Amino acid sequence: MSNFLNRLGIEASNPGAASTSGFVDTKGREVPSTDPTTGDVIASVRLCSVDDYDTIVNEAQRVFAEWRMLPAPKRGEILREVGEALREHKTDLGALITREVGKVTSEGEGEVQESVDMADLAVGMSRQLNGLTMHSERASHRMYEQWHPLGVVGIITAFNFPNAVWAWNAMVAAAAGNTMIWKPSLKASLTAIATHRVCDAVFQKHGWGGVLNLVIGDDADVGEAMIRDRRVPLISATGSTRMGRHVGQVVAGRLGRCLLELGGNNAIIVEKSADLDLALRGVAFGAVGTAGQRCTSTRRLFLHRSIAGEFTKRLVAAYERIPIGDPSQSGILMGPLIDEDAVVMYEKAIATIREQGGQILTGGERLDRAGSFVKPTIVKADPSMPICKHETFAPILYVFEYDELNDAIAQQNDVDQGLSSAIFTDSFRSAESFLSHRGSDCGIANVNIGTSGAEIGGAFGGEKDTGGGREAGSDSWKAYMRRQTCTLNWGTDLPLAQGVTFDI
Ligand code: UN1
Repeated sequence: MSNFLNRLGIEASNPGAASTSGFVDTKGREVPSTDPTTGDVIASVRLCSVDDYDTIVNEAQRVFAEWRMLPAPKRGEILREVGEALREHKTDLGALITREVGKVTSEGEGEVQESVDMADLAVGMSRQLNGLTMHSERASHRMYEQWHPLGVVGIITAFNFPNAVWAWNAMVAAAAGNTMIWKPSLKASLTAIATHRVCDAVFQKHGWGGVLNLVIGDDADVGEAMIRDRRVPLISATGSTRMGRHVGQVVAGRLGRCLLELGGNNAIIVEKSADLDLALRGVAFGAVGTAGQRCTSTRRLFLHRSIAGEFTKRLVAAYERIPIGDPSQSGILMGPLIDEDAVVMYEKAIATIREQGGQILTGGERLDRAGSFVKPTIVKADPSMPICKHETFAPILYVFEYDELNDAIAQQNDVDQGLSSAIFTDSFRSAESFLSHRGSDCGIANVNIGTSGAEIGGAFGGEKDTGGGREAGSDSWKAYMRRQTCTLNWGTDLPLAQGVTFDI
């Protein structure tokens, strides 16, 4: 049994780790969590039932009534300690992410660092949940806005960022005075349990058990119960566009709030003026990093015709040198896909690419070894090929050639998704054009940086089928609070706005 599993309190046996926030003893069905590098079961998790969910949401509501009254900077103090706890467990949590979802060590640890950064940011935020003051048109009146917490926030996360995406939401939601219920992907339930335990221990120490809650359950029962639940005013969901469309419709149906962070189909444009060494590294990390399983992964590459041949040749050579294997080993840059289903999806996409006339320049098949490994793939393609408009959650990169920057930008935008985008150029004019109102239509637009690896200080999210939500930094905290406009009359008269008179 691995030491890091012990230290995180996960029993690598079957039945293994129990789920939930510690006050519900679940009796549900056991679901194994599998190591994608070997195919071995790491541990099993007992699923929560809808009744368990119900108990937890009641408790989260009860604790909310108290938690919201703790001054925000005091809530921030607890989050500062949560950041410390995450720092302390960074290596172990990173190792668990590597084991459970197959990220290479530096990316597993990098993800935990992203959560640490979120905790730090939320500490500062807890002193900056500021509203505006306005000038009233009425004498002796004062007008201002203030922000209140919402209540119990529902957080749905995907397998690919099993620690950080929760932290994006949880740190901000907690600073804002909400309690929350986290429903993680069943493909990464052990990371969720360990992350929850590390952070919840800090809350428990301060007498605030029940602010953070975890429910591990099936989408069909627990997931549906949560999105339909009027006791949960905000659902923040990360995952596929298909899932998000369903969540969005159900939550809108009860006039609840949604924060959606869904699929991407991110592109990089490489101009002829670009620093091609820089571009090569940016493209390789964007397309191959996390085995192409980030929502920000680079899936399309637009190369200026004058550099396309040479750049593609170098990229293919770089792909063929990428060390693929056990992601816990140093030097490895690409681990496995999350599971066998993902390999099947990759293989289906490769077959479709061939049918639609794409030319596979490298990759295109699974690796001949145990585990869910595939080869990173480059496809010479035409933007009109329907598959290029779809997000395949795998390391498949479509390469196109262009002559005019405006055409490349138009083609980049001509997909349903709108998450991340980038241009590599040394031309000031091209960079500004890419960033202008007629430039990239994505939520993230980078110059001389790839599409993935965003810092938490900015607002993260995208447009169109990506769902429109913004998480993490900037003023994203506003999504977790409700705005109240307050007008106070300190005079002796009762003037009405807009000059209306009503004398009795
Ligand atoms: C995701 O894939 O859902 O910008 C999140 C990035 C990371 C977050 C990705 N900071 O690639």
